[in-house]
Formats: sequence, C-alpha cells, structure tokens
Amino acid sequence: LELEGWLRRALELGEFELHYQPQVTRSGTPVAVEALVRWRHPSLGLVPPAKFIPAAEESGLIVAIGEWVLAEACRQAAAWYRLGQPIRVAVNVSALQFSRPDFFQTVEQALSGAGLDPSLLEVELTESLVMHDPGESARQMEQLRALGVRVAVDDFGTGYSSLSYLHRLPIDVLKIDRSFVAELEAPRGTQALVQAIVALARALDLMVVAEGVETDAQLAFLNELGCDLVQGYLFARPMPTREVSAFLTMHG
Ligand code: G
Ligand code: G
Ligand code: MN
Ligand code: NA
Repeated sequence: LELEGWLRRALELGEFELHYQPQVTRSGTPVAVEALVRWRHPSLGLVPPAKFIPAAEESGLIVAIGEWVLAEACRQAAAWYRLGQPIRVAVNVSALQFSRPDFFQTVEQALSGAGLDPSLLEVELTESLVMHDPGESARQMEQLRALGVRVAVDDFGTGYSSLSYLHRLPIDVLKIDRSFVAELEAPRGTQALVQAIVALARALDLMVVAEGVETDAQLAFLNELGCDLVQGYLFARPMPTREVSAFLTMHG
C-alpha cells in the first residue's frame, strides 16, 4: 500500500489520536489547549504529523482526517467541561478542508454532536491560507464567528499579510510563529519584530499567543510586552488526553 492507503486504513481502524498542548496566561493558568494529531501505528509507534500530514494533504485525505480531528476535539472539550474543567480547544484546519463548501456544516455538526458550547472551540488557520483568498476567508470566518467559534491566525509573521486585510478580517487571535520566539535572544534577534506584532495585535484589538516558548528569558520578554497567552515546552509538551486533566487540576 502507498502511504495514502495506509492513512485511509488508519482512519478506518481508529489509529489517529489527539494530543493537547496547554496555552497559559501570564500567571500560568491554562485557558486553552491546542489539539495536535498523531498516528498510533501498530509497529512504528507514535507517528508525528510532519510524517503524514503532507501526504494526507496531497491525497485529499486531510479532509476526512480533519473532520475526525474536529469531532474528536469537540467531544473531548465537552467531556472536560462535564468534568468541571472547562477549557477551550484550538484545532488546526488545513487549506483544503477550509476551502470545502461544507466546512461550516462540519464545524456545526462537530459542535452539536458533542454538545459543546461554540465559544469553547477555536479554529486555527495559517496566515498563508487566510491570505491566499482573503475575501473568501473573511466570508467563512464571519460564519464561524456568528456561531460563536473563535478564529486564530497561526504561524503569524511567516506569510504575507496585507495590513489592510488584517484590519478587515474577522480574527480573534494572532499566534506568533515559534521561529520568532526561538530567535528572541539571538545576536541579531527578533525582539523588535515580536514587539511590533504584539503592538499590531493590540492596535487591532486581537489576542496574541506566543508559540514555542522554551526559556524563562523568552517568557519574561513576552510578559513584559503584554503577550496574552504563551504556549511551549517551558510549560508543557503536547500530552495525551489522560494527562490533560491532571495538568488542569494542578495548574487550574
Ligand atoms: O504536533 P507537532 O508538534 O509535530 O505538529 C506539527 C505540525 O502539524 C504543526 O504545524 C501542526 O499545525 C500540524 N498539525 C498538527 N495537528 C494537525 C491537525 O489536526 N490538522 C492539521 N491540518 N495540521 C495539524
Ligand atoms: O500548528 P503549529 O504549526 O503551530 O504546531 C505547533 C507545533 O509546535 C507542534 O509541532 C508542537 O509540537 C510544536 N511545539 C510546541 N511547543 C514547542 C516548543 O516550545 N518548542 C518547539 N521547538 N516546538 C514546539
Ligand atoms: Mn497551530
Ligand atoms: Na504555528
């Protein structure tokens, strides 16, 4: 079988699973988790998305996988809510999935199927996806927000955002790409750049999340700038479902 065939089979056999990485406030309180898909392969073990998402995108299977991810993330968020640990879940959506005319219905079904309040779901769209067709993106984002779902722009700063579009698009959150966070302390570092992104988010009244925070120095700088939320190995790696409850209990 080609990788595509294996992926199709994996979906049928229920071999995909979601891990979750917390997003915390400056005081360390988790308010959201990002869902990150993995493939639990019977002999290879846990396969990271970098190894199969590209093939899934090429074959179009990312649409079916993405539907499963949305439904599963909503079910899990609803389960945490019922356990008295309400937490928002952020889900990565790929370009192909987002461009489908039935994408909005898929989101609605995932929410209603799980009985999840839409405000506990955030959809992450990459900057390049959004800017590929800003008009159409805006229309879709508008629908999601009318439902109460939050919209985040992922990997911000790596694409080519037009500032005029950014101003008009219905966005709730900017996620600063982790490559900029990683270079904060470098000799010709990204401090001014990161500062500018946070200022831009402020000016547009958007929430700003920094990804890939690994050191206390990075955290101190981001806190000083007034970055709203941070996500990264300094707080927690992506973890399986059963570890999330414990994390929320300990840090909630
Ligand atoms: O989990 P990891 O740290 O290896 O993630 C690597 C990449 O895979 C990230 O860029 C992330 O956006 C992407 N990714 C993870 N989960 C999903 C998913 O459910 N759907 C899509 N489209 N991309 C995902
Ligand atoms: O969707 P996105 O491309 O932003 O996916 C997030 C990716 O970043 C995942 O692959 C996740 O495992 C990874 N990640 C999360 N925190 C850290 C971190 O602190 N350092 C590094 N190097 N990667 C991280
Ligand atoms: Mn993401
Ligand atoms: Na990102």
